[in-house]
Amino acid sequence: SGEEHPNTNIITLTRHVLSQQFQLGAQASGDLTLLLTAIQVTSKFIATNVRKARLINLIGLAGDTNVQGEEQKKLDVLSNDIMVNSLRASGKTAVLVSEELEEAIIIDEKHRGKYCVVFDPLDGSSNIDAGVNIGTIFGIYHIRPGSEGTIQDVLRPGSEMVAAGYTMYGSSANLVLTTGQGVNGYTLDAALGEFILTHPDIRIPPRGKIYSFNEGNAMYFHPPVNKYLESIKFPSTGKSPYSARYIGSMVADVHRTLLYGGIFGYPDDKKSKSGKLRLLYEAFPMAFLTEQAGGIATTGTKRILDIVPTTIHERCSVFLGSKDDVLDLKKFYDQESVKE
Ligand code: P6P
Repeated sequence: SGEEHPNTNIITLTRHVLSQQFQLGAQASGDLTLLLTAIQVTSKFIATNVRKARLINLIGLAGDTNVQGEEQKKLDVLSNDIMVNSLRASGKTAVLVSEELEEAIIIDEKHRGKYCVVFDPLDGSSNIDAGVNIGTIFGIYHIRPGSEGTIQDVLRPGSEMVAAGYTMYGSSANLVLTTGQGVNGYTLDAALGEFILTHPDIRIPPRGKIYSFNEGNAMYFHPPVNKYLESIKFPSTGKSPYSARYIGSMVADVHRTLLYGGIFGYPDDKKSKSGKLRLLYEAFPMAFLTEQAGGIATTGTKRILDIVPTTIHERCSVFLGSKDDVLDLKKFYDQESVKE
Protein backbone atom coordinates (compact mmCIF):
# COMPACT_ATOMS: atom_id res chain seq x y z
CA SER A 1 0.00 0.00 0.00
CA GLY A 2 1.19 3.55 -0.56
CA GLU A 3 0.92 4.81 2.99
CA GLU A 4 4.14 5.54 4.82
CA HIS A 5 5.25 2.70 7.13
CA PRO A 6 6.67 4.37 10.25
CA ASN A 7 10.02 2.97 11.30
CA THR A 8 9.13 0.80 14.29
CA ASN A 9 12.71 0.22 15.29
CA ILE A 10 13.79 3.79 16.04
CA ILE A 11 17.01 4.06 18.02
CA THR A 12 16.72 7.03 20.36
CA LEU A 13 19.84 8.63 21.88
CA THR A 14 18.92 7.29 25.30
CA ARG A 15 18.46 3.73 24.04
CA HIS A 16 21.72 3.95 22.07
CA VAL A 17 23.76 5.30 25.00
CA LEU A 18 22.25 2.66 27.30
CA SER A 19 23.23 -0.09 24.82
CA GLN A 20 26.79 1.29 24.77
CA GLN A 21 26.77 1.54 28.55
CA PHE A 22 25.98 -2.17 28.82
CA GLN A 23 29.08 -2.77 26.67
CA LEU A 24 31.02 -0.74 29.26
CA GLY A 25 29.92 -3.29 31.84
CA ALA A 26 29.40 -2.80 35.55
CA GLN A 27 31.49 0.34 36.03
CA ALA A 28 28.87 2.36 34.12
CA SER A 29 26.21 3.06 36.74
CA GLY A 30 23.69 4.75 34.51
CA ASP A 31 24.56 8.17 35.92
CA LEU A 32 26.19 9.25 32.66
CA THR A 33 23.07 8.15 30.76
CA LEU A 34 20.92 10.24 33.09
CA LEU A 35 23.29 13.20 32.74
CA LEU A 36 23.07 12.93 28.94
CA THR A 37 19.28 12.88 29.27
CA ALA A 38 19.49 16.21 31.11
CA ILE A 39 21.69 17.56 28.32
CA GLN A 40 19.16 16.38 25.73
CA VAL A 41 16.42 18.31 27.56
CA THR A 42 18.50 21.49 27.41
CA SER A 43 19.13 20.98 23.69
CA LYS A 44 15.40 20.54 23.00
CA PHE A 45 14.62 23.68 25.02
CA ILE A 46 17.29 25.75 23.25
CA ALA A 47 16.28 24.37 19.82
CA THR A 48 12.70 25.48 20.45
CA ASN A 49 13.77 28.94 21.55
CA VAL A 50 16.26 29.42 18.72
CA ARG A 51 13.51 28.56 16.25
CA LYS A 52 11.04 30.90 17.99
CA ALA A 53 13.64 33.67 18.32
CA ARG A 54 13.74 33.93 14.56
CA LEU A 55 10.02 34.59 14.67
CA ILE A 56 9.52 36.77 17.73
CA ASN A 57 11.42 39.58 19.38
CA LEU A 58 13.95 37.45 21.30
CA ILE A 59 16.44 38.55 18.69
CA GLY A 60 18.40 41.58 19.79
CA LEU A 61 20.49 42.52 22.74
CA ALA A 62 19.66 41.60 26.32
CA GLY A 63 21.63 44.69 27.36
CA ASP A 64 23.96 42.89 29.77
CA THR A 65 27.47 41.87 28.77
CA ASN A 66 29.05 38.48 29.62
CA VAL A 67 32.51 37.81 31.07
CA GLN A 68 33.91 38.03 27.56
CA GLY A 69 32.71 41.62 27.37
CA GLU A 70 30.57 40.76 24.37
CA GLU A 71 27.04 42.18 24.05
CA GLN A 72 24.86 39.39 25.42
CA LYS A 73 21.91 38.39 23.30
CA LYS A 74 18.78 37.19 25.06
CA LEU A 75 19.20 33.66 23.71
CA ASP A 76 22.65 33.42 25.32
CA VAL A 77 21.14 34.23 28.72
CA LEU A 78 18.28 31.80 28.22
CA SER A 79 20.56 28.99 27.03
CA ASN A 80 22.97 29.44 29.91
CA ASP A 81 20.18 29.50 32.49
CA ILE A 82 18.45 26.36 31.18
CA MET A 83 21.75 24.47 31.14
CA VAL A 84 22.79 25.47 34.66
CA ASN A 85 19.36 24.70 36.10
CA SER A 86 18.91 21.40 34.26
CA LEU A 87 22.42 20.13 35.03
CA ARG A 88 22.10 21.08 38.71
CA ALA A 89 18.63 19.49 38.93
CA SER A 90 19.96 16.25 37.40
CA GLY A 91 21.81 15.58 40.68
CA LYS A 92 24.68 14.16 38.58
CA THR A 93 27.07 17.13 38.51
CA ALA A 94 29.61 18.59 40.93
CA VAL A 95 31.27 21.41 38.95
CA LEU A 96 29.92 23.46 36.02
CA VAL A 97 31.88 25.84 33.76
CA SER A 98 30.01 28.02 31.29
CA GLU A 99 31.38 30.40 28.67
CA GLU A 100 28.82 32.87 30.01
CA LEU A 101 29.93 32.76 33.66
CA GLU A 102 33.20 34.21 35.00
CA GLU A 103 33.45 31.70 37.85
CA ALA A 104 32.87 27.94 37.92
CA ILE A 105 29.74 26.76 39.75
CA ILE A 106 30.38 24.28 42.58
CA ILE A 107 27.11 22.36 43.01
CA ASP A 108 25.64 22.30 46.54
CA GLU A 109 25.92 19.02 48.45
CA LYS A 110 22.22 18.21 48.14
CA HIS A 111 22.41 18.16 44.32
CA ARG A 112 26.03 17.01 43.96
CA GLY A 113 26.88 14.15 41.60
CA LYS A 114 30.08 12.73 40.13
CA TYR A 115 30.41 14.55 36.78
CA CYS A 116 31.80 17.96 35.81
CA VAL A 117 30.37 19.65 32.73
CA VAL A 118 32.10 22.44 30.79
CA PHE A 119 30.00 24.09 28.11
CA ASP A 120 29.38 26.94 25.73
CA PRO A 121 25.59 27.17 25.86
CA LEU A 122 25.20 29.02 22.57
CA ASP A 123 28.36 29.24 20.51
CA GLY A 124 28.37 31.36 17.39
CA SER A 125 25.76 33.61 18.97
CA SER A 126 27.01 36.61 16.99
CA ASN A 127 25.37 34.86 14.01
CA ILE A 128 21.93 34.50 15.60
CA ASP A 129 20.31 37.36 13.71
CA ALA A 130 21.61 36.09 10.38
CA GLY A 131 19.90 32.71 10.76
CA VAL A 132 23.29 30.95 10.59
CA ASN A 133 23.55 27.57 12.35
CA ILE A 134 24.67 28.00 15.98
CA GLY A 135 25.19 25.44 18.69
CA THR A 136 25.78 24.18 22.21
CA ILE A 137 29.18 22.56 22.90
CA PHE A 138 29.87 20.44 26.01
CA GLY A 139 32.56 18.28 27.58
CA ILE A 140 32.22 15.95 30.57
CA TYR A 141 34.85 14.91 33.13
CA HIS A 142 34.33 12.33 35.85
CA ILE A 143 35.14 13.96 39.19
CA ARG A 144 38.62 12.98 40.50
CA PRO A 145 38.61 10.12 43.05
CA GLY A 146 38.01 11.48 46.55
CA SER A 147 37.19 14.99 45.34
CA GLU A 148 34.11 16.86 46.57
CA GLY A 149 34.12 19.02 43.45
CA THR A 150 36.62 21.85 42.99
CA ILE A 151 38.07 23.85 40.11
CA GLN A 152 40.88 21.26 39.97
CA ASP A 153 38.35 18.74 38.64
CA VAL A 154 38.10 20.71 35.38
CA LEU A 155 41.69 22.00 35.04
CA ARG A 156 42.65 18.67 33.50
CA PRO A 157 43.72 17.68 29.97
CA GLY A 158 40.92 17.01 27.49
CA SER A 159 42.23 13.43 27.25
CA GLU A 160 40.58 12.85 30.67
CA MET A 161 37.09 13.72 29.39
CA VAL A 162 34.64 10.78 29.39
CA ALA A 163 32.19 12.33 26.93
CA ALA A 164 31.81 15.35 24.65
CA GLY A 165 29.44 16.63 22.04
CA TYR A 166 27.55 19.47 20.45
CA THR A 167 24.01 20.24 19.36
CA MET A 168 23.73 22.26 16.15
CA TYR A 169 20.55 24.33 15.71
CA GLY A 170 19.70 24.68 12.03
CA SER A 171 16.91 23.37 9.80
CA SER A 172 16.84 20.53 12.35
CA ALA A 173 18.62 19.98 15.66
CA ASN A 174 21.61 17.64 15.33
CA LEU A 175 23.27 16.26 18.45
CA VAL A 176 26.72 14.71 17.83
CA LEU A 177 28.18 12.76 20.74
CA THR A 178 31.10 10.60 21.80
CA THR A 179 31.40 8.61 25.03
CA GLY A 180 34.81 7.33 23.99
CA GLN A 181 33.46 4.60 21.71
CA GLY A 182 33.32 6.47 18.40
CA VAL A 183 31.05 9.31 17.28
CA ASN A 184 27.31 9.15 16.62
CA GLY A 185 24.88 11.76 15.29
CA TYR A 186 21.25 12.11 16.32
CA THR A 187 18.50 14.26 14.80
CA LEU A 188 15.65 15.70 16.88
CA ASP A 189 12.25 14.40 15.87
CA ALA A 190 10.27 17.30 17.29
CA ALA A 191 7.00 15.37 17.10
CA LEU A 192 8.42 12.58 19.29
CA GLY A 193 10.65 14.94 21.31
CA GLU A 194 13.41 12.37 20.84
CA PHE A 195 16.88 12.51 19.32
CA ILE A 196 16.98 9.65 16.79
CA LEU A 197 20.18 7.95 15.60
CA THR A 198 20.70 9.21 12.04
CA HIS A 199 24.52 9.24 11.66
CA PRO A 200 25.90 6.03 13.25
CA ASP A 201 29.68 5.76 13.63
CA ILE A 202 30.76 9.03 11.96
CA ARG A 203 34.23 8.59 10.42
CA ILE A 204 36.07 11.63 9.08
CA PRO A 205 37.59 10.98 5.61
CA PRO A 206 41.43 10.66 5.76
CA ARG A 207 41.70 13.60 3.35
CA GLY A 208 39.21 16.24 2.21
CA LYS A 209 39.12 19.04 -0.36
CA ILE A 210 37.96 21.90 1.91
CA TYR A 211 39.85 24.35 4.07
CA SER A 212 38.02 26.46 6.65
CA PHE A 213 39.93 29.50 8.01
CA ASN A 214 39.01 33.14 8.51
CA GLU A 215 41.46 34.43 5.90
CA GLY A 216 40.55 37.96 6.91
CA ASN A 217 43.21 37.37 9.57
CA ALA A 218 45.87 36.30 7.04
CA MET A 219 48.00 39.43 7.57
CA TYR A 220 48.34 38.38 11.24
CA PHE A 221 48.92 34.63 10.58
CA HIS A 222 52.30 33.17 11.54
CA PRO A 223 54.38 31.95 8.55
CA PRO A 224 53.58 28.20 8.82
CA VAL A 225 49.86 28.94 8.38
CA ASN A 226 50.27 31.15 5.31
CA LYS A 227 52.76 28.68 3.79
CA TYR A 228 50.28 25.86 4.30
CA LEU A 229 47.40 27.88 2.79
CA GLU A 230 49.63 28.78 -0.16
CA SER A 231 50.33 25.06 -0.72
CA ILE A 232 46.65 24.16 -1.04
CA LYS A 233 45.58 27.27 -2.96
CA PHE A 234 48.47 27.05 -5.46
CA PRO A 235 49.15 23.30 -5.47
CA SER A 236 52.01 21.71 -7.39
CA THR A 237 51.27 20.76 -10.96
CA GLY A 238 48.54 18.25 -11.59
CA LYS A 239 46.70 18.82 -8.29
CA SER A 240 43.56 20.94 -7.98
CA PRO A 241 43.24 23.65 -5.29
CA TYR A 242 41.07 23.16 -2.21
CA SER A 243 37.67 24.85 -1.80
CA ALA A 244 37.18 27.50 0.89
CA ARG A 245 34.21 27.09 3.23
CA TYR A 246 33.96 29.29 6.33
CA ILE A 247 30.68 29.78 8.20
CA GLY A 248 32.10 31.58 11.23
CA SER A 249 30.19 29.36 13.65
CA MET A 250 32.47 26.69 15.10
CA VAL A 251 29.77 24.04 15.49
CA ALA A 252 28.73 24.41 11.83
CA ASP A 253 32.31 24.46 10.51
CA VAL A 254 33.31 21.43 12.62
CA HIS A 255 30.12 19.51 11.73
CA ARG A 256 30.85 19.93 8.00
CA THR A 257 34.49 18.93 8.58
CA LEU A 258 33.50 15.74 10.44
CA LEU A 259 31.10 14.73 7.65
CA TYR A 260 32.95 15.92 4.54
CA GLY A 261 36.59 16.00 5.71
CA GLY A 262 39.17 18.74 5.16
CA ILE A 263 40.71 21.08 7.73
CA PHE A 264 39.28 23.73 10.08
CA GLY A 265 41.68 26.20 11.65
CA TYR A 266 41.53 29.08 14.07
CA PRO A 267 45.25 29.60 14.78
CA ASP A 268 46.92 31.93 17.24
CA ASP A 269 48.34 34.90 15.36
CA LYS A 270 50.08 38.26 15.86
CA LYS A 271 46.75 39.84 16.88
CA SER A 272 45.29 37.01 19.00
CA LYS A 273 48.37 35.69 20.82
CA SER A 274 46.54 32.59 22.13
CA GLY A 275 43.99 32.30 19.36
CA LYS A 276 40.29 33.02 19.87
CA LEU A 277 38.66 29.68 20.67
CA ARG A 278 38.32 28.56 24.29
CA LEU A 279 40.29 25.49 25.35
CA LEU A 280 37.96 23.89 27.90
CA TYR A 281 34.55 24.07 26.21
CA GLU A 282 35.32 24.59 22.53
CA ALA A 283 38.72 23.07 21.63
CA PHE A 284 38.66 20.05 23.97
CA PRO A 285 35.17 18.73 23.03
CA MET A 286 35.77 19.27 19.28
CA ALA A 287 39.24 17.68 19.53
CA PHE A 288 37.81 14.65 21.39
CA LEU A 289 35.11 14.21 18.72
CA THR A 290 37.62 14.66 15.88
CA GLU A 291 40.01 12.04 17.25
CA GLN A 292 37.15 9.62 17.98
CA ALA A 293 36.08 10.02 14.33
CA GLY A 294 39.63 9.17 13.15
CA GLY A 295 40.92 12.73 12.62
CA ILE A 296 43.61 14.88 14.29
CA ALA A 297 43.33 18.03 16.48
CA THR A 298 46.48 20.06 17.14
CA THR A 299 47.66 23.56 18.09
CA GLY A 300 50.19 23.18 15.26
CA THR A 301 52.87 21.99 17.66
CA LYS A 302 50.94 20.03 20.32
CA ARG A 303 48.01 17.57 20.53
CA ILE A 304 45.12 19.68 21.89
CA LEU A 305 43.87 16.94 24.24
CA ASP A 306 47.28 16.88 25.99
CA ILE A 307 47.11 20.54 27.06
CA VAL A 308 46.73 21.07 30.82
CA PRO A 309 44.50 24.13 31.39
CA THR A 310 45.55 26.72 34.00
CA THR A 311 42.38 28.86 33.90
CA ILE A 312 38.82 27.95 32.86
CA HIS A 313 38.47 30.56 30.07
CA GLU A 314 41.91 30.28 28.47
CA ARG A 315 42.13 30.20 24.69
CA CYS A 316 44.19 28.01 22.37
CA SER A 317 45.20 27.64 18.74
CA VAL A 318 43.08 25.09 16.87
CA PHE A 319 43.62 23.03 13.72
CA LEU A 320 41.41 19.95 13.33
CA GLY A 321 40.07 17.64 10.65
CA SER A 322 41.19 14.92 8.26
CA LYS A 323 44.36 13.15 9.32
CA ASP A 324 46.32 13.74 6.10
CA ASP A 325 45.27 17.39 5.82
CA VAL A 326 46.23 18.24 9.42
CA LEU A 327 49.54 16.33 9.06
CA ASP A 328 50.27 18.45 5.96
CA LEU A 329 49.69 21.58 8.06
CA LYS A 330 51.90 20.25 10.87
CA LYS A 331 54.79 19.78 8.41
CA PHE A 332 55.05 23.57 8.05
CA TYR A 333 55.25 23.97 11.85
CA ASP A 334 57.86 21.19 12.06
CA GLN A 335 59.95 22.98 9.40
CA GLU A 336 59.62 26.20 11.41
CA SER A 337 60.83 24.57 14.64
CA VAL A 338 63.78 22.96 12.84
CA LYS A 339 64.87 26.43 11.63
CA GLU A 340 64.70 27.91 15.16
P1 P6P B 1 35.71 34.98 13.59
C1 P6P B 1 31.79 32.51 17.08
O1 P6P B 1 31.76 33.82 17.58
C2 P6P B 1 33.10 31.87 17.45
O2 P6P B 1 33.29 31.85 18.82
C3 P6P B 1 33.17 30.45 16.88
O3 P6P B 1 31.92 29.85 16.88
C4 P6P B 1 33.70 30.69 15.48
O4 P6P B 1 34.44 29.59 14.98
C5 P6P B 1 34.61 31.90 15.67
O5 P6P B 1 34.16 32.59 16.84
C6 P6P B 1 34.53 32.83 14.47
O6 P6P B 1 35.44 33.88 14.72
O7 P6P B 1 36.82 35.83 14.15
O8 P6P B 1 36.15 34.24 12.34
O9 P6P B 1 34.41 35.71 13.38
